[in-house]
Amino acid sequence: MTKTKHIESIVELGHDLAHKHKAFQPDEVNVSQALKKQIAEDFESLQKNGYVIIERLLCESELNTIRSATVPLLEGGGRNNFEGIKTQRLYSVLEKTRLIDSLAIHPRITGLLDHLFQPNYLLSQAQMINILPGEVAQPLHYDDGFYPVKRPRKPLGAATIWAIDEFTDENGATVIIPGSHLLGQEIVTDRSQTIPVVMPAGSVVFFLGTTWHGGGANQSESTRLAATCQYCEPWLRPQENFFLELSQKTLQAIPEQLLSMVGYSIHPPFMGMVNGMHPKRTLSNSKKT
Ligand SMILES: O=C(O)CCC(=O)C(=O)O
Repeated sequence: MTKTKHIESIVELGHDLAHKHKAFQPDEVNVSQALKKQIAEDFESLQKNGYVIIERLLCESELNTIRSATVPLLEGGGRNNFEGIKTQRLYSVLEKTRLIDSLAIHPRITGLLDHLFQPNYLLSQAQMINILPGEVAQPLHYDDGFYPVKRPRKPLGAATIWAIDEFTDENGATVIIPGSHLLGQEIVTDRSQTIPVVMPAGSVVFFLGTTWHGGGANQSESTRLAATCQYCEPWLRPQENFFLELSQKTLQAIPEQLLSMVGYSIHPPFMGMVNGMHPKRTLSNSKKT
């Protein structure tokens, strides 16, 4: 006969199940003291300014590989001025290429996410954004604004924008309002406080879901390619429905940490369950446990 347990509260149940199904843990041995120090410094800037720029994480050959895999998949323009009429977006990136996986789980990024969110935080969406010459500035916004929770508040999400091309003031670098993560409910339309996130190709800007920002106007002759990943607390609904989007082939191919981030994880006690069990039990073979 199976031994049954007596549980008094939902918190106790959570602890019991979380003990059985551990959250993804980075390999502590590989997290060097130097990396911990960099993450701590980045986190301090992030808390103060609402964003942090981390320069030159990707080398030229990685950037070229990303460009050649994604640019041929980009087409048309956006459906409205928020997507950007002269902006190309590649959605469902994880189903189309494996080249963004390592960006989504880059240790400098997950180090910050570990500080911000509860274990088993989720990827909310991933896409490529290519701003074409002649594009106008995107309306200012903050990314976790679709969660109907009043500000000022703790961020419920966070975003990265990776410069696959160099970001300049002319070619549509993301613009950001430093300190705007602390604002209340006001709607910001005044662009006078924005600064362009100028950074070399291979760099990334990480910002809080509460930080006001937008895509910049592209007044140059060249395109501005970026990869972006957004993340959210494990108890919130992500923007992208990875369960309907990702094939078994993709689920088998992606790294374990990303698998957890696209929903094959549990927020204790049972958010994310399938048929009363851990969602990984639905996977075929190798990734089942
Ligand atoms: O491409 C950018 O620089 C920013 C895009 C953005 O914020 C968005 O589409 O929500």
